[in-house]
Order: sequence, then structure tokens, then C-alpha cells
Amino acid sequence: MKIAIVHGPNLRLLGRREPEIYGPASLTDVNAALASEAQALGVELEFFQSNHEGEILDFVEDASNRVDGFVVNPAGLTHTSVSLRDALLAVGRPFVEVHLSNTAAREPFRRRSYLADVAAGVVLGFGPQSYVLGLRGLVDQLRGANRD
Ligand code: CA2
Repeated sequence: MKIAIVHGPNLRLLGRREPEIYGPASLTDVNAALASEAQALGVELEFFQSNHEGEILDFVEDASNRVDGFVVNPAGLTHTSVSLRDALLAVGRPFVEVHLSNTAAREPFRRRSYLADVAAGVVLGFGPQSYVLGLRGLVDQLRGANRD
């Protein structure tokens, strides 16, 4: 099983700016935590980060031919991007939306997500662990562990 991890705009700044909101871990640290969890789960990962919406849409389309699902932190695109929603729906692979911060407890505009209602699940507010929990949930679901 292979899962793509998608980091949206500005997430490469992690650990270097606004640690009071996003914590001290860098994007490399987040990816290392995911790689370790993936090894324990016996799944393969592919990582992608871009500051450009179109590049993310192209990646989702291309990667959908080789991955079983996506763990996505859409960053600011969460609150704006009908196109990312359309791309994720179009490729027909399950995805989990994850956020480092608890977006429900921040500015009102961060409460709206264009992706949450079509996601397999959403994890908010646990820092890098949000990604790890999202990966676990997605893999469980793909393996059928959550079927009624
Ligand atoms: O909490 C999250 O993971 C967010 O997706 C982060 C986005 C924000 O727009 C969402 O509302 C919630 C911001 C990503 C920018 O990342 C930075 C990291 C460090 C310093 C500055 C920006």
C-alpha cells in the first residue's frame, strides 16, 4: 500500500516561523515521524510540498495513479480552494485532512473547510501527531478495519 503526504503552501516554514502556533518541529521532522509510522504500519509513503495550487492539483492527479490514498494538510487552501476539492474528488482516492493547529479555535475564517465534508476523516490540533493519526486512520480504513 502506498500513501501520498501532501503539504500545502508555506508549510516549508515550519519550525522557523510562528512556533507559538505551529510548534518547534520542522517539515523534515514531520516527514521523519511519518516515515517511522509508515514503517511500523508496513506502508510506503511519497512526500510532496508546494506553494503553488496548480502544482498541488497536478500532483494529486499524477499520484492518484500510483497511491491508494492521501494525507493532506492543505494549509491556507483549506479555506479557499474549490479546485483542490474538485481534484481530490475527481481522482477517487480516499484522503484525510490534517492540521497542526486546532483551526476550530482560531479565526472564524479558518472554520470553513472546502474539503472536510468529502474527506475520509479530519484530524486537528495535535501538531505533527495530527499527520501520524491521520495516516493510521487512513491505512485502517483502506485495510477495511473500519467497515461496519
Ligand atoms: O494548522 C494547520 O496545519 C494549518 O493548515 C496551517 C496553515 C493555516 O492556513 C491553516 O488554517 C491551518 C498555515 C500553513 C503555514 O505554515 C506556516 C508554518 C510556520 C510558519 C508560518 C506558516
